[in-house]
Amino acid sequence: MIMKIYFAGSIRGGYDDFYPQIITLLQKYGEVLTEHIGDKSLSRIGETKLTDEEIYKRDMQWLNAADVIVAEVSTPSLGVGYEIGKAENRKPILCIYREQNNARLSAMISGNPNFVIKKYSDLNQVEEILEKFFNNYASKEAVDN
Ligand code: 6K6
Repeated sequence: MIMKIYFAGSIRGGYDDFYPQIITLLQKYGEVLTEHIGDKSLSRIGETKLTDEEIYKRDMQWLNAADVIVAEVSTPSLGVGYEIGKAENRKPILCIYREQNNARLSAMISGNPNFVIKKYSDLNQVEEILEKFFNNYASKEAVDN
């Protein structure tokens, strides 16, 4: 079965130019349900033809359907914080972040033992982080099943 990956990244909290590349790296491991987050033109303004109610409903369905959550948490975002809070204790959650302008990650994320938190400074590091995380996930799955 193809793994379903929910990629969460700040949109209205502030868009990050790395998302499209991160999504491409994630697609090596499964289907990225939220691949539209990599669509720069839409993400800049955070708008589509969907209403906010429709976005919320669709994203919650995807979050429930996902096998794993990968959240880019460099830019503080209410939406991303809400999503990983909802998935906590239900799904494996990897949070990746880049330290920018000495801004420190919220203690509610960095201090949470239920999240795997990894710092990166370039995409090569993201690639390594994902490889380790998904290898580990795959070996756990084999034991559980
Ligand atoms: C489509 C493409 C880019 O933006 C859109 C329209 N808006 C949203 N579409 C899909 N998911 C969204 C949208 N706005 C927020 N979200 C969800 O909340 C995503 O799953 C993100 O992980 C998260 C971002 O929250 P904010 O508070 O930074 O907007």
